[in-house]
Amino acid sequence: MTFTLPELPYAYDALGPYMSKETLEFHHDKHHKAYVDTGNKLLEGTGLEGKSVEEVLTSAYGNNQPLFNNAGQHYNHIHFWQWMKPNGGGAAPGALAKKIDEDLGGFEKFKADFIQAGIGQFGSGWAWLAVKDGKLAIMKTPNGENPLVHGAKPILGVDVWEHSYYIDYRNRRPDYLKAFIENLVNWEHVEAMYGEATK
Ligand code: MN3
Repeated sequence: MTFTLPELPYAYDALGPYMSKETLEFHHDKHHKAYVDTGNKLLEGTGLEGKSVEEVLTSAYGNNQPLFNNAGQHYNHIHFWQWMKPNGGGAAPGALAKKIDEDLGGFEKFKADFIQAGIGQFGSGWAWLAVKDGKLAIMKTPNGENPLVHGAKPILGVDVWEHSYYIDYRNRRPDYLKAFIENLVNWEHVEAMYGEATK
């Protein structure tokens, strides 16, 4: 088993009222588990067994689409759970806040542009804050893609597949994105990934 499903880092009901127990049960226990199980099956015989999820997804990109889709989604969801916490949101921590001011025109503009990236991703996908060429950038990607296959390192991402918000928000993706950025983001994990991406 190359891929294993991580436990949620909080209780299933810990993110209410912004993300419900029912959403987390389906999203983690069904959707993420399916990426892990399918990814492990697709890994058999590829020579990539035992590699890190980052190595698997970058190797599979462009030459094994089914494996890429599942490995990409496994990576994305490992971090998605950690990018949220109860009583999250608020301001970005010091060094990162300064970089957001420098590269993205201030924290309020960053939040608006990040939300807009999520709204503007047609169909399923993700919106991102990433480090590219030493600068912060807002990105969006379809399906299971992420910034790693576009020469960038993700430090925050939000899942805009309907399975991430439809139970709680129905078609109101903008309301989900606003709740994510204002009330759920775990800035400590963002800061840790920023540190890794820039060291
Ligand atoms: Mn998802």
